Amino acid sequence: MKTVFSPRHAGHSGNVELDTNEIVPAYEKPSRAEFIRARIEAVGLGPIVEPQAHGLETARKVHDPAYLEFLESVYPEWLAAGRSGTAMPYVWPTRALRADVVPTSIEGKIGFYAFDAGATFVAGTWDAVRSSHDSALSAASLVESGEPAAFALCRPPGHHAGSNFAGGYCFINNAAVAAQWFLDQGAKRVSILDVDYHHGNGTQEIFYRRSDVQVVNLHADPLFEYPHFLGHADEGGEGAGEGFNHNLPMARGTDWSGWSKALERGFKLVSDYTPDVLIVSLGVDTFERDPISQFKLVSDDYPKIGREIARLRLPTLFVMEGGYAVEEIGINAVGVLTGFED
Ligand code: SP5
Ligand code: ZN
Repeated sequence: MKTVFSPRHAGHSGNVELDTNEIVPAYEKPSRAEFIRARIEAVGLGPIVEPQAHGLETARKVHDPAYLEFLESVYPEWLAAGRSGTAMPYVWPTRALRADVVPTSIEGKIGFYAFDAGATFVAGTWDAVRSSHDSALSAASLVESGEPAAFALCRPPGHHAGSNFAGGYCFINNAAVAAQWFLDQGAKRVSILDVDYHHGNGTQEIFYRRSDVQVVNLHADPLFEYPHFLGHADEGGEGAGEGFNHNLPMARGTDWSGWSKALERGFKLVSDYTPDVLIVSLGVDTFERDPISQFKLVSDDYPKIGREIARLRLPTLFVMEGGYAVEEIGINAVGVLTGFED
């Protein structure tokens, strides 16, 4: 299968994050994408092509246009305010605070449009975010034009980004934009199967009241794991979306025996929905040696995931999400893709 990848991801680098009790180099770093690219070449998965430039029209259908403008302007405003280094929020409009008035100061704005301190900005962030978005749409075009599958090697990832907020290393929700684009091309139903270790709270929020995109999430139980405040099994969708959101939370320490059972349940939900296209939000932070995660999948499990996904016999767009064990991220992510092609 073809991979769409932009070297412009590398401008999003040097970021820091708040980890428990200290500021550390961000786990979501450029070498992640480079290890995956190198592995694609090593196994000969197929051609790696650069994305076509796309406008933000489709993104504006799943994100608040004002939020997208904020993403573009935040770092220049941060610099104009006399700051330097990583731009990171430190205050958020939770519960009893006003979430209807956008502050004008940069520290107010950056908190207003985020749910955690995990989506940080440097000079090259917006360009990298745009290129990641373009990769998702270009790979979607390959599937639309008849390729059985394509891989969007997106960086930064997207599934924690919601209609008007960043977080969890995510800015534009690449999978959500691709889903909207498939619908705009005439698809009637799109399924998003999110196998990242973390709940895809942004994807869930974006489609929660819609029936044209089914969202199936396999993830660590939010009772113990990030993002902590969404991803419970009783979140089934609302209004027109009722019955089209499915959460399959799992316990700390889950290995292949437990995880693969959830995957089978997810497949049943997807096939019952009879989508025209499947988008896989592909995170490999379920890996046993992932530095921020607590599942126990091993490298040999990833090709099995791909083989199982292929059995759905659906046009499939893989969109890269998380995975922080950089030495093995290529083996694991590309393992899913080679398994799919077996
Ligand atoms: C796309 C994606 O996978 N985003 C994940 C964001 C997770 N951010 C918070 C993780 C907190 C983990 N704390 C573990 C501390 C280990 N030193
Ligand atoms: Zn994750």
